[in-house]
Amino acid sequence: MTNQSTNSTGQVHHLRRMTIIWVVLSVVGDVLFSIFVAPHVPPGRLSETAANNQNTFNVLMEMAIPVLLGVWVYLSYSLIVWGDKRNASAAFSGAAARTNKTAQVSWIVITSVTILFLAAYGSFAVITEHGSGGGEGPNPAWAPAGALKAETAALVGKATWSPGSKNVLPVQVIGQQWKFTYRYPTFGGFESPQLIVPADTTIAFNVTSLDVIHSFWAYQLDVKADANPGVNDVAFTETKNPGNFIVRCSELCGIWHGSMYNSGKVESQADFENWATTTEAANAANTALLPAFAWTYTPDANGADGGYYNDTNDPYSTVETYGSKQPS
Ligand SMILES: [Cu+2]
Repeated sequence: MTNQSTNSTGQVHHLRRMTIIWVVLSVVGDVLFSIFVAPHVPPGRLSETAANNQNTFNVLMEMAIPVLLGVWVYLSYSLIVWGDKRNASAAFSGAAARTNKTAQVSWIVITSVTILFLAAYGSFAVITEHGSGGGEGPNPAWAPAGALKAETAALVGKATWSPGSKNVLPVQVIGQQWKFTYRYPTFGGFESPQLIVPADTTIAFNVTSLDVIHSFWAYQLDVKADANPGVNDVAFTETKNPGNFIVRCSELCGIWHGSMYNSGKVESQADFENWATTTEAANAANTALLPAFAWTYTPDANGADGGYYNDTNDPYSTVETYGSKQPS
């Protein structure tokens, strides 16, 4: 009881001191984090979605650092100021925070505001123009300007892209056990084991599968979309500067799932156009044997199985000429 009366004036003083220590440490912590750590936080800044993701991680960390320090400051302050040094085994006899209105109200208000802010921030980050780089299904709720037009045109071989055109570039990602291949409808629909995309361009990844469920994960581009058979899962991103990225399958898809990865490249617009037109010409004979460009393929029905299935009893074997000529 005597403690209570002396503390009733002292509490405000302690709270103020703790708050000052906490604010100073938090500012120092956040500044150090933003200088030394934030620029290196994955997945980097190779694309607009990657940069957004890095920003989101950094915002979360800059909110979390003061929370962590708040706990540490309160704990350390209590131990140092209120620890009974004469009798180490005695219970701590600090000011009661339990009935302190200021402490209680600020705790509830601060945590509520923090959580609500992060919820609003997270929702906004997902709804921004290019979304969060996640697969948004066949009919994305939020698509970049011009995306729908490019996608429609791609299906009939009418989509165009050239350096400086600012057009959306549709790229198809085809997953199958156990590799990814890529078709470029804007360049005659050729198929490549290499994923190369131009810098400063909005890419519409159209992700599908020929067999089981895979997941296309272009890590440094911060694009991740499930590859489901019979489904065209669309994910957008806007590339920034040239650079390399890794593609991994991120859905357990069978025994060689772990080796289902390759590397991709963001190249300058001129280099990309050069690669695409050269490959289109070099692959022309093979491209003619591929199933017509479509958003999804049905193995064993439109020849998208690479001849993997037994053709003998296959009613569709005449069209099953994916990748190589059918023996007659
Ligand atoms: Cu897979």
